[in-house]
Amino acid sequence: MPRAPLSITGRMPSFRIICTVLAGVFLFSFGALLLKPMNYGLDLQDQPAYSAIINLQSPYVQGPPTQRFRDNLRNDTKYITSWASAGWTNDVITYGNLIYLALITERIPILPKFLSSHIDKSAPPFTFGDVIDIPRLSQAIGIPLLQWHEVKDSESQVLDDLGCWSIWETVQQHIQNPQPRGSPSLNRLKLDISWTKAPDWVKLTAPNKVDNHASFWSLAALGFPEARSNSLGSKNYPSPQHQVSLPPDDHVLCFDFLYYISAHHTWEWELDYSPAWRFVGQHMRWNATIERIADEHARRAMNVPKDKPTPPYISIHIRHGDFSQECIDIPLDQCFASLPVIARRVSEVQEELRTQKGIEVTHIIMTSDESDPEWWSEVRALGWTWVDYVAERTEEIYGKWHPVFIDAIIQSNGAGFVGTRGSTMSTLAIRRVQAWHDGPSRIVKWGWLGADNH
Ligand SMILES: Nc1nc2c(ncn2[C@@H]2O[C@H](COP(=O)(O)OP(=O)(O)OP(=O)(O)O)[C@@H](O)[C@H]2O)c(=O)[nH]1
Ligand SMILES: *[C@@H]1O[C@H](CO)[C@@H](O)[C@H](O)[C@H]1NC(C)=O
Ligand SMILES: *[C@@H]1O[C@H](CO)[C@@H](O)[C@H](O)[C@H]1NC(C)=O
Repeated sequence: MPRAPLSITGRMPSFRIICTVLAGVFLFSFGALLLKPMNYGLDLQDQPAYSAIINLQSPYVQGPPTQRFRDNLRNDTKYITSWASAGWTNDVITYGNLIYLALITERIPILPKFLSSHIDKSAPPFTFGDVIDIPRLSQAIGIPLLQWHEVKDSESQVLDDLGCWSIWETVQQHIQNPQPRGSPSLNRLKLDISWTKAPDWVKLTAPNKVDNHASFWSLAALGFPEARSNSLGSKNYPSPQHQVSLPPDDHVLCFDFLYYISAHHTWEWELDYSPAWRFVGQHMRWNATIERIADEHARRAMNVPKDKPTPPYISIHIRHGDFSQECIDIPLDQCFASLPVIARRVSEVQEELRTQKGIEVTHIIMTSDESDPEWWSEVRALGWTWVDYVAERTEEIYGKWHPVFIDAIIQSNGAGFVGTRGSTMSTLAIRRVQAWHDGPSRIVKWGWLGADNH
């Protein structure tokens, strides 16, 4: 008998039951914790109370992580996965696209960790669920989610073979000798991939248009038998290590790179109808632990007394850093928007909050990758504040990832927001402030003197 595809309606009740069971186990463990002598407290070595939670496996794997990922997959469940390695926000978008593709193919996504390539390569990968609230996301979108470390033992040295589709080679036809796109995740997960070039029709835009986007539904089609079997004749690469040629896996549908994916238009996360944002991205709320840490940082930046609630603030994101590469032949102080130009947009957001929502917002928090202390002292002169990560010793206490997470969370929790054109970090902040707080925003243009004049 053919394997029955996972139906959403068939899956929902069992998922609800699992949540109930989870809640029950949690309450039970919490009760057990309370019954423990006080001096044990929440000591991390105090394992027994937690063991019930730790041992609770997702019902969508066979059991605890295994040496070979395949040994842990269920034979009645279909999965989907991909990898990433760009700036962190780009990777959030990539994983959002992966989860949306999981929704429309009725598969369970397996999410890798975030890699620190743009922060500090020495920082260890960061678990998706430690920054995004997976149970909340899962409940909001109605499908379970798995993380790679739940499937395959992170310490495993077994090299697994896997056949996957390469989109990158297909959409990059305008360059010479396009190749499948690798990711450092593959090495970490010990995966030896045999790539098959995705068919030309996955490209979103016209064949002769120089653009990297593929379309959601063309990729989804490859997750169903007809389009899949019609496309198996494409160019195939044997896996680099074992040298095995494999067709694209149907149990774990996989693609090399899902950043440049849209339904209808390129760069869709910037557009109001973006399905990946609407059906997935907006439900990717912050893990409560990290959100609390961000709130504490924001409160200290604003000097809020302990007994007062966090006041509404306007968040700003000014992206400098490597964006200077866009400033050919134009001096940086003319290419990047000046602080008075930014202040004009901040006033507009303040005005909109005043007239449309009746809130007077005086706290302004700047986030930026700018490192010039002179620039920051001009920020201070405007009466704005920011989180001083050095004084806070944030990296020492929490690790190198936290400043970027905390900045993103602070941006997202503004009553209003002002961002930088062309930065995905700003794009996501605009979306979040709008969806989560109904907050107004402005985007500052740059690239030449007067670029934002309008
Ligand atoms: N802490 C902190 N880091 C930032 C800030 N702005 C940029 N960065 C760093 O620069 C990276 C920029 O990459 P993305 O997050 O993908 O966002 P982006 O602005 O679209 O940049 P590109 O991907 O390079 O085009 C971030 O992930 C951070 O590591 C900021 O305001 N605060
Ligand atoms: C699927 O897995 C179950 C339990 O792991 C096993 O009993 C069953 O025989 C398997 N079915 C097939 C078709 O392999
Ligand atoms: C949030 O992150 C912490 C680690 O900081 C983790 O222990 C916790 O399980 C995460 N919460 C959820 C709901 O996954």
